Amino acid sequence: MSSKDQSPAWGGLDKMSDLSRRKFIAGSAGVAGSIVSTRAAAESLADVPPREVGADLGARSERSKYVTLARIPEAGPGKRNVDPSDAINSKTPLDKLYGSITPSDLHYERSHSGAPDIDPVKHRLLADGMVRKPLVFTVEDLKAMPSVTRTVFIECTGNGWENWKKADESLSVQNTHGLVSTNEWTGVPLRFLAELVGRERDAHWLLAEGGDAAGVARSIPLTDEILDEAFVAYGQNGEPLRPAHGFPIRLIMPGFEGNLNIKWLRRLKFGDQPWMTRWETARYTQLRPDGRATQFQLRMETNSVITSPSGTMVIRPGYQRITGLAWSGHGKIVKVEVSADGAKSWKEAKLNLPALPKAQTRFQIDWVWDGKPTKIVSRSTDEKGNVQPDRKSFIAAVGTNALFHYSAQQTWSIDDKGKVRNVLD
Ligand SMILES: Nc1nc2c(c(=O)[nH]1)N[C@H]1C(S)=C(S)[C@@H](COP(=O)(O)O)O[C@H]1N2
Ligand SMILES: [Mo]
Repeated sequence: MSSKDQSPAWGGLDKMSDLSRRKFIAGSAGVAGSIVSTRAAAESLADVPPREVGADLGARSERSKYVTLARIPEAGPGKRNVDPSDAINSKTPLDKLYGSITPSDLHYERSHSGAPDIDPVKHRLLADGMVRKPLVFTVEDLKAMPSVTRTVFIECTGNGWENWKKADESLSVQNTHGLVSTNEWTGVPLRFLAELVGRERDAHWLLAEGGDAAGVARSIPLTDEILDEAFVAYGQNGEPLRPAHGFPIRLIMPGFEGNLNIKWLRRLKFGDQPWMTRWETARYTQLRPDGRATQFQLRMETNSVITSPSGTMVIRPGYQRITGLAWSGHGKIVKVEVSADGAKSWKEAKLNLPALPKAQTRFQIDWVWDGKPTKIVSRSTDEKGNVQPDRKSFIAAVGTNALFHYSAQQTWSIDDKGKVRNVLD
């Protein structure tokens, strides 16, 4: 154990091994003894409820009635508790989920004009532009082609925008970071489709267009990385896409901004320059400190957030399992460090493996809270060596005119009553 590990911030806890069986169980001494004493005190079968008669087997299973999991529809930054018809996005309850996969019905949603009701039999995908042979595909055509299956995060570039200028102390992690989710998607590699239509050598751009009323369309640079990794998905967590997420087909762009993952995909047009649609000129550009704007800032940066303890929770002194999620549009997460003393000292968290590239990775670390006010914060490092910046250096680099791609470290403060709040740093 290094001297850093024994710092008071960690309550003297080092590795998992310090939480030995003996310390876990009631009656043993030491700080960690308080962990689960009430729960682990029982000793015989008399303390275990009897067996239960089962319900009939159904066509599909439902979530337990004891479990409440819900997204929150919002009308924009800080506009909570809205009439669902005014909502522009609906956020994932990151604080209530385990592991790294988001259940399909809780995947965050950003739909600019609602989810259209598309008949998959009538739906078509046109691939045209600078190609030798324009083609129109049915959904069945696509499903018959070679496929890839990949677990990746999708993140709206607006994720975190609540904290650009100020921190509303009443926000939960669902409010601050709920516009990122990870699902397993299945579909046809973009390179396969590009070869099928005979993409011309100079066609280094692709226009992807959605079939919803908003007319979302984005120009995508056809780099080798994107040709290798992008795909037209029809499968989501083992079933057909949910309507909210693009049924019957959508584009998946691993590691790149959410907006490029065009839902209800109807057209792929190849060309030699970007189309400058309103979605990459009026929208999804970054206003810089000098008043000029950056276009095509497409990759999602290295990010992480502690999901528990997190905003609005109340904790008690003693053992705490700090846990959260980390992700990067550059590749795999290789390290997450956690500070329990307001970023003064850091300790490496344990990653739940495997850490997949461009997917969310869960981290956890043991901590004993001494009951004194403090701040907890996480910072991630990806396989390309990118380290998530603290808020001060992030703002120094990007300014406060911007609205998208917020990826600074998230700090939660804990007061002497154990109340956890969203703060800037
Ligand atoms: N056709 C279409 N595609 C779209 C959108 C949309 O409104 N229409 N929203 C985009 C945005 S801004 C994001 S962040 C992602 C959200 O995907 P999800 O709703 O499946 O999470 O889809 C993108 N694709
Ligand atoms: Mo988005």
